[in-house]
Parts: sequence; structure tokens; C-alpha cells
Amino acid sequence: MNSPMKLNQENLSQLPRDIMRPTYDRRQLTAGIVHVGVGGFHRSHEAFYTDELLQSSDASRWGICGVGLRAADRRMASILKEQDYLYSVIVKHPDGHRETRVIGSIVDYLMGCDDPAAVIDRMADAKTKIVSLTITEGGYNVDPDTGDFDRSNPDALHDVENPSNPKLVFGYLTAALKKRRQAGLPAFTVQSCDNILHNGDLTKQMLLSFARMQDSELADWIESEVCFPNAMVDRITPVTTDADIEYLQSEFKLVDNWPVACEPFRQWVVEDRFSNGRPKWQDVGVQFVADVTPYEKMKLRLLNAGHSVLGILGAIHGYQTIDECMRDDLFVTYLRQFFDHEVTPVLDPVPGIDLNEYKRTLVERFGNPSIGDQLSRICLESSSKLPVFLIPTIRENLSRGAGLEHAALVIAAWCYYSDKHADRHGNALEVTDGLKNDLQKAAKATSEDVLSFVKFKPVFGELATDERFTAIYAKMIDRLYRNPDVSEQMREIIDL
Ligand code: CS2
Repeated sequence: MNSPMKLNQENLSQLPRDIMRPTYDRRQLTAGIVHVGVGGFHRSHEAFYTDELLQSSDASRWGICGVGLRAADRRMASILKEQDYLYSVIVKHPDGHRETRVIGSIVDYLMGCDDPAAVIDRMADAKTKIVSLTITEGGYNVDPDTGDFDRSNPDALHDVENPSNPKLVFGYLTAALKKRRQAGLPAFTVQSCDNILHNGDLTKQMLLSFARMQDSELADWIESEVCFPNAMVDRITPVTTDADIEYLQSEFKLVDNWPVACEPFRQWVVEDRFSNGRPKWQDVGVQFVADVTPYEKMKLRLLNAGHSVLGILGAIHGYQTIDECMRDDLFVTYLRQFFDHEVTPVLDPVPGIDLNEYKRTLVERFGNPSIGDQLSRICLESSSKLPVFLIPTIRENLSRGAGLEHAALVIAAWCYYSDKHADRHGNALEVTDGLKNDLQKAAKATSEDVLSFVKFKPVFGELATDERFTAIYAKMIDRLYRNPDVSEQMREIIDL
């Protein structure tokens, strides 16, 4: 029996035949893309598309330099370095079959907190054409009251005082763009890959606000020179498990310390506005459009919100994964009704997409039994997700006088979840959220004031002032606290 083989450049040619691997010459690549936030999603999405392009065209030379800004990124940095930046993607099909592919598009990795100058210099390098981001919905430093850049964040103040040693991504981008301007180099594109409506516009607004705090002339230059294309990104990518690592070892004798597992489906719809060139991603299925808004809204309000509906209701019901929820007809019917009655009417027509077909595909994707997408992943950082995915739909339905019970029950269940940190049986639920303590405090006060949770403005804004919403919500809270078996209220809503 062969001994286990480490994943690295030298061993690439000896991988078992069933594993697809880079056949292009990685030494010829130039890191034209610097990517901040190399997690599972970047590795199953942008890096995957870029690898496919490299495989399919001898002319492409676009490689990626990964960047981690925080100490928490050190593990990724060291594992990728040991593996010559190679990693495996295990694509899990619903029928149980798997495809394994080694991705070669990442060619370097830098750690900002250890060596900020190296990151700034790399972004400022003439070879860098695009800086892309997956910094999560919460990473954009938005002040919930004003919707503008949160100037009170101590890290932002630190970055204004210490331009060569920043903490926030906006400090890095500003420092690098300043160097490019001084050197007479063209600006790079800043390409957000996060799940936010108008993600490019938001990135632009935040970067300009920050840059204005430092140097208003530079901010003007950024405004006229840097493109921020909006984009819709999609591929369900659960947290990597030990079983994924073991699968590669037992099936292929391959030692990869941090593979990625994901679904077969993938989609990327991008506005074709780039400051300084881009890979020909259209050759591998990326759609370039003039206006991405209807695609973004469709995806955030159906897929991401659908995940949150299942995630929060499923978590207090005692389920662990999305596909487990989808094996329960009650959850499937509830989800379909939420899509059809509460979301579809607020969406705009989406060019080239049949919404019924899109929703059918979502039900199929969520039900993929091979994926095991953890509800704990979905519920992570709900305080930055729900204001993007779900609460705007409630607001729109309030203003058009339409039903909103399916969504309102999710908010009531989220209050219960934030209060108890437990499911309906009393089993503990691990809550990971930047606002965990504030949320718990607001939720715990429910016994004195039934609306205390939704009065928490950083998340809900003025929602608690709408009487139609509060009447529905208060009734749901009252019943949920008396009987936390959420399925009973789900059943009643379905029958309405
Ligand atoms: C999920 C997303 O974070 C979430 O709550 O809805 O990570 C989702 O899986 C991806 O956006 C799929 O493209």
C-alpha cells in the first residue's frame, strides 16, 4: 500500500488519476489579483473560476495572492504555504458522487498583521490589477444609524493616525492607492465578493469616507479612477470538516490539511466595470452584465434569506443541517410559501431568469444530502445578515400592506434563540455574533417589554414603530415563550 502523500507542487504529477489538477505552469502566473479574506468561499468560487480559466486557456496568466489581515488568518497562511498554496475542492453531488479537484490559482499569501508593508506594497505593485474582497457582511464598517462609514470605530481612528500600519481593509486600500497615485500607476479595481446589495457601491462609499478622513485629494482621485463593480456571488460552501480531510486520505492517500467542500452549482454575475483589465472569466461561465441589481436582490432575498429562515427556525427546533430541515415537509412548505408569498412579489424581473425555476433549484440545492451545511454556519453573525437578507423584505411588505408572517416568525424565533442560547429542548446552541451580548440583553428584556428585542435599533432600525408588525410579532413571542415548539406556529402560518 502506498504511503500518504502531502499535497504540494512536487507531488502534483503523482496524484491519483481521479483527481483533476493544474496542468498549466504555475510558475508563469502573475498575481494580478490580490484577494483579502481567503476562506472556504473564496477558494470554492473566485479562485475556482480562475483555476478553470487557467486550465482552459494557455493565454491566461492571472494568479491570486491571498491576504489575511488578522491573527485568526495565520492558520490558513501556514497551511497554504506548506502546500505551495495548493488545496483540494471536493464537489459533492446530490446523488453522493464526488469530484475532487486541486486548485492552483493561488500562488502566494501575505499576512497583514505581521507585515503590513508587504501587503500595501503588493497591492501597490504595478502587476496588481484587481483587489478582491470577501470580508463578510459585517466587515464593511457601516454605521447602522447613518448607513455611512462608522467613524467611531477605534480601528478606523487608529488607521487614520497610522497609515502605514492599518488594521481595516480600508486603511490598506487607501495606503496602496496613495502609493500608486504617487508612482503614476493606474488604479486597481476593488471587487467585493460579499453578500450585500450593491456590494461594489457600498465598498466605494466606505472607502471614500475613510480616505476623506486622511487625504481629500487622494479621495477625489480614488473616486474618479477606481472601479467598484457590483456582483452577485453564489456557491454553497459549508465549513470544512474532519471528515473531508479524512475522505482525501482514505480515498486518495492525499494529505491536505484544509480542503474545501462545496455544491456543484456556482454563479457569478458581475458588472463589467474594471479599472485596469480583468481575466476573461466569461470563458468559464461568469456573466457580465450592465446592471446586477435584480440578480443580487433575487439571490440575497431568496437564497440567503431562505437559509436564515431554515437556519433560525431549524436551530430552535433541534435540527443541525439545512438538508435535515429539507427532509421535513413542514419546513419545505414553509420555505416555499415564504418564497412565493413574501419574497417573489417584492423582486424585480430578472433578465434571463425564470423565478419559478430558480426557486425550484434552490429547494433542490438546499436538499442536497451530501452537503451537510451546518445551521451553526448559517446562524453565524445573524446580526449582520438579517438586515441584508430578511428585514428589507419585511419592510417592503409592510409598505405594500402585504403578508409578512413567515418572516416575522423568524424574528420572534431569533429573539428566543438570542435569549436562551438553546433549542426548544434546552440543548445549548453556540452563538457566534459580534453583537451577541447586546442581542442577548435585548432579548432577555422580553419578559418586561415584549418588543424589547426589535427595539434594538442597530439591527432593526425603526421596525418596532410599525404597529402592524408589532401586533403580529408580539403574538408570536407570547406563544413561543409559552411553547417553544416552533413547528406549531409554522403549521398555523402555512394554513393561513
Ligand atoms: C449563507 C451563505 O452565510 C449564509 O447565511 O446563506 O453563506 C450562502 O451559503 C452563500 O451565499 C451561497 O452562495
